Amino acid sequence: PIPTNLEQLSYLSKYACQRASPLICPNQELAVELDILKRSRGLEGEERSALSYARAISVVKAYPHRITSKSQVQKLPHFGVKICSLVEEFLDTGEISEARSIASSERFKTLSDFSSVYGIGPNAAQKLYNLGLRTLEDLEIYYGVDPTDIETNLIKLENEEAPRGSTRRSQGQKDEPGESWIKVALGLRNDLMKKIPRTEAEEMSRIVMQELDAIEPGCVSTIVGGFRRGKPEGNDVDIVFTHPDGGMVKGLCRQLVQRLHERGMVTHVMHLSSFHGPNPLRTAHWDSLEKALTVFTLPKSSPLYTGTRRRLDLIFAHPDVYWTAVIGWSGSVMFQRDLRQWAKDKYGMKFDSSGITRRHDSKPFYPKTEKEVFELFGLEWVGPTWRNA
Ligand code: TTP
Ligand code: MN
Ligand code: MN
Ligand code: MN
Repeated sequence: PIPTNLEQLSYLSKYACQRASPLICPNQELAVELDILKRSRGLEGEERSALSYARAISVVKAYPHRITSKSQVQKLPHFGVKICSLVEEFLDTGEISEARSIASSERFKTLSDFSSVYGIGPNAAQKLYNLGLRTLEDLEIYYGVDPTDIETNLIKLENEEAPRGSTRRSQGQKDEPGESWIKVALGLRNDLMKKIPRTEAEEMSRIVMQELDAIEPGCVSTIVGGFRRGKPEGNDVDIVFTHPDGGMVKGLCRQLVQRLHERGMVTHVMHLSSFHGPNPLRTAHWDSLEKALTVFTLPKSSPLYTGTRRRLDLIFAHPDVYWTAVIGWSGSVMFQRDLRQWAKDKYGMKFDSSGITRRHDSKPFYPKTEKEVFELFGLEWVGPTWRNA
């Protein structure tokens, strides 16, 4: 059931941060069907179209009743002519024919598989497809990966990012890791494709905290990402850390990664960024926290040890911006996007994972709890399990 403070919430709001979005919604089949179109547009590089679908899907996710009539559909926000007609087709036939034909197409399956490899984005996936490659085994041969020899792909530390490969996307888009990471990721794919159960995520967090405690006692952390939104399993584990004494945070991320590496738990580091502190001049939202994107294996001493390698993201925040970071990294992506938009439109504020500032004078705000973040923006509290927008 929807929490009482959210019952009155307008599920017709155009902002996802005002809507209650459960993990599984009353119109889940429709959301799944539209998601195929969204993913296909993304894989074809049609970002604007993909975003339109993403918005419509997130509206469907918050709709608290079973949609049965066309009149219900027409008043939904972010529902343009095209989406309305697709939903009407779904109401009439129980499916969307375009989604069915995409889902069964070789191109969609191949592009999905290729872009599931860390380091391969839509552009690279299309290029590989155009070369005639169709399966991940084809990619292994193309990149010359020996699947039995992943240990030769050594850990990267000291801000050494992988060399930029030919697969880099055009300017203005997010950087992609280079070819050497694609080889690493291909070598690890059998492990990284496996879903991580919640119990294992919790065990990973416990062990990481134990190691962190040996470096700097008194740190606190929250498991964020999909697990915080209630997903029973995830593709990776995301953890945000801080220390009540802000002076202790700087450099901790690197020290922790180093220690986990020495103890055989972290085998690969895809990205290790340094602390910049909230800086209104920086436009890159995700880069002003200390973070490490890694590959992690539980130690043999753990009762949950299987040897399976897992993606683990570690994010370190100054205590002033801890709750902002927790909200930012809890997602969903659409919930964050609209929270940022809301803060800008209604309050003239800039919100991102690394801090909240007022736009006209760059005054920073430091909410002391997660609830205070919502209060600051005049929003009803939306618990993390209702942020699956
Ligand atoms: P992800 O781990 O990419 O996604 P997820 O945890 O929602 O789902 P999955 O089970 O597939 O891992 O990202 C976690 C959240 O963090 C995401 O909802 C948005 C946010 N995020 C950032 O703030 N910065 C980043 O650089 C990335 C990649 C994500
Ligand atoms: Mn995650
Ligand atoms: Mn992650
Ligand atoms: Mn970066």
